[in-house]
Amino acid sequence: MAKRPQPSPATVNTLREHAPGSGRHEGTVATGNGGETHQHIAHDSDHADAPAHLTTNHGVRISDNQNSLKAGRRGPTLLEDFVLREKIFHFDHERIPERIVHARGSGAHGVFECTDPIAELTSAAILSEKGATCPVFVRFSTVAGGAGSIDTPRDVRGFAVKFYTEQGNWDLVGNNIPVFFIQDAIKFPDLVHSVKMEADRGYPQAGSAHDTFWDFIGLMPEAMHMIMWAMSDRGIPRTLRNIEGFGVHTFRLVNDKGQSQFVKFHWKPVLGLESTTWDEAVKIAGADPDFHRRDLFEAIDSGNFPAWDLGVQVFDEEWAGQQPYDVLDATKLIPEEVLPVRVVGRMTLNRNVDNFFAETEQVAFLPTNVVPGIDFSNDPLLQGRLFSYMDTQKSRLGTTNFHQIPINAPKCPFHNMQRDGLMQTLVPKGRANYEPNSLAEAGEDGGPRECPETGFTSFQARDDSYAEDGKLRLRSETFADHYSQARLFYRSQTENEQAHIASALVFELSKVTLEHVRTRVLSRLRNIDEDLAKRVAAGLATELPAAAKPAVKPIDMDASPALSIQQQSMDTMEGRKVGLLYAEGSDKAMIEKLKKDIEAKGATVFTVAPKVGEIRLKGGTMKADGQLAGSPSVLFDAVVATMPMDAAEKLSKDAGAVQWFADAYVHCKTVAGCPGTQKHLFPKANVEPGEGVCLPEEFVSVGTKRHWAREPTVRMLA
Ligand code: HDE
Repeated sequence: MAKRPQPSPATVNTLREHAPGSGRHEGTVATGNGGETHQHIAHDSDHADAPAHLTTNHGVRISDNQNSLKAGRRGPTLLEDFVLREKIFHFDHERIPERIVHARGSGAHGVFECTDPIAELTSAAILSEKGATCPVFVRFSTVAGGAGSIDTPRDVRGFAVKFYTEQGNWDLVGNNIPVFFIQDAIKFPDLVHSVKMEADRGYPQAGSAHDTFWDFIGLMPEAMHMIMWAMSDRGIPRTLRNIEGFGVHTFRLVNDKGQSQFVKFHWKPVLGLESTTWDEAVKIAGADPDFHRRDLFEAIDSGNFPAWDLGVQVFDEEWAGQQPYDVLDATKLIPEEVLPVRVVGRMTLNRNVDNFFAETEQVAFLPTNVVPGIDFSNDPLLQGRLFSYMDTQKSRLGTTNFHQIPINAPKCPFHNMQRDGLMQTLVPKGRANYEPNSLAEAGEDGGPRECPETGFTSFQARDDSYAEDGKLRLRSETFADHYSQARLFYRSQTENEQAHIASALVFELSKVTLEHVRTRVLSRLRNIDEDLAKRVAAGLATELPAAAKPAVKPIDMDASPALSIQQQSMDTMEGRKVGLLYAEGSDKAMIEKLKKDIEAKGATVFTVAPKVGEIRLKGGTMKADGQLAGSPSVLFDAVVATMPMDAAEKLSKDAGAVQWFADAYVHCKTVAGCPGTQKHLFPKANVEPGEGVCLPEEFVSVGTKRHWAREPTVRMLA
């Protein structure tokens, strides 16, 4: 057999190609480009300005990170290659179980500041003093999809906040919808099984439009209120910066005299609420599956820190007893018009994570994390959550010591007699691992002691029902009204929002293949609103079945405009993103002026051109932020285009350019175009003159709000 030509040993390490910026020197063996790891291991470089040396996890310097150790030039790899084995071994175990729900999430650090103290209501220090601050970590999430799924499915968004207070961690683990699908924790596994991928086929991913979900929902009338929210535009938010957050359950505030009031927590986005249209959400999923994560990251990265006001609705038991629903029932909300929200503080997210896994993935929220001054109610859904979260962290993070992971550890001192366990990283000193002890009498450290004065004490809630009833498995009859608030929500929406709900129901039910499942859901809709039921039935081209028999006759509550996004919409450009399309020959000065004017209103501008590199314009050259095909208009809140006649004519032959305008128009966005685009692109894109269609010079005065009145002219809604 012919022998292969053998490189001389001296050339072995110079055969590799080195890309520019690889951090490696041509012709030398690897020195590594290390840098500090998240464990903050000190640089061990010989030169202050050189990168740290690459080492094994045990600190031994690595000479070659490109080649494994072989028996001979072309021989097998040796088992003794501990460098290779350690690297592959660690890699093999990089993944941990994803969250059973809320697997897909995005996190950020920030600060909370108390602006209107409520010391008379709670002894929680963070809410008792004007100007009191604490660091926070927030994780937003979708619920149904896996960790790698898209950001914009129709779904509930998790809104979990960890306050690192001086009295310990307080976790407010909420959602962007103030009510829940079920009333009792015992139904949660069934709910989640039904919405996740179907058990036999493993699809659909991150979507509720399938048989098993609607089968479960149809059989659970208590879900009807939350279904109205999920089918509304709340289920398809524009950005995470534009969602509200809710603690959902009724909690308790307890003051330093031991007096307690009930409370509901609210987060109000300073930038206001914004949603997408369904068609837009679907297209965003294709254009940028990380749309929400990227938006949050880029906003914080560029110093546009998103902020939310924390509000409370406070009430006592007597008031609660007078309401036409039970405040312990998580399928009910308290309309803001009935009990106003009092803003007590502001949270600002001002720092991105340094490492996604270490922080966003490993953060562990626990509704049981409360501080003195905050306590639980008897809401049976909340009571079940108090067990679940601690338990799930053990399964996800593998150890009872998950509280020692930096993102989870309190920032105030913590000490107790809990010891050992998998991955113990603390090194407690001394013998005092039990209490009481008298080791101090012998001059030893006796360890920490309980503190009746400042320690957490449970509010002594009196509930006579146990004495009367004893143990029983039942649902209180005060939880029996499943339709009044679903009706309240639907009737509080604008006509356009109602059409979105009806259309979403038609879409979702059209994906249901079991006829009886659709029929059952329709029979429930009749108890919410007859017109809604008729529209959905018409949209499905199906007969309207008899109404389901409600356990309690629904009542008509006063409409609550606060439940509608469109009625609260803020006409602001603050925090919005504008797509600015130009082409060869565009006027550079005009582009720059537009950019300046738009940015002066607090929006950001993303420039788009047919080619991303430097192209020739009138008055100079310019590089675009994105190429047209990779930057569809669904990524922007509004669009503006400026280019010469001939460039517009040329672009009008490109389907992507035509679609850019067509989508922006049917998604009811402001579409501003120069005479060239108006002449050549608008007609092809079916962009008609009217509200929200203007010249670039008029763009700033028209703004970035949606023009919903346009929608019935461009889409057949149910
Ligand atoms: Fe959760 N939920 N949940 N949930 N939940 C989890 O905990 C659970 C509920 C919420 O970003 C899990 O750490 C039960 C309501 C958010 O890390 C798990 C019940 C609300 C997050 C769990 C509920 C929420 C979770 C999965 C019914 C709004 C993401 C991973 C009794 C108030 C937190 C984890 C993050 C996560 C259980 C219902 C919000 C399995 C049993 C209601 C925002 O423990």
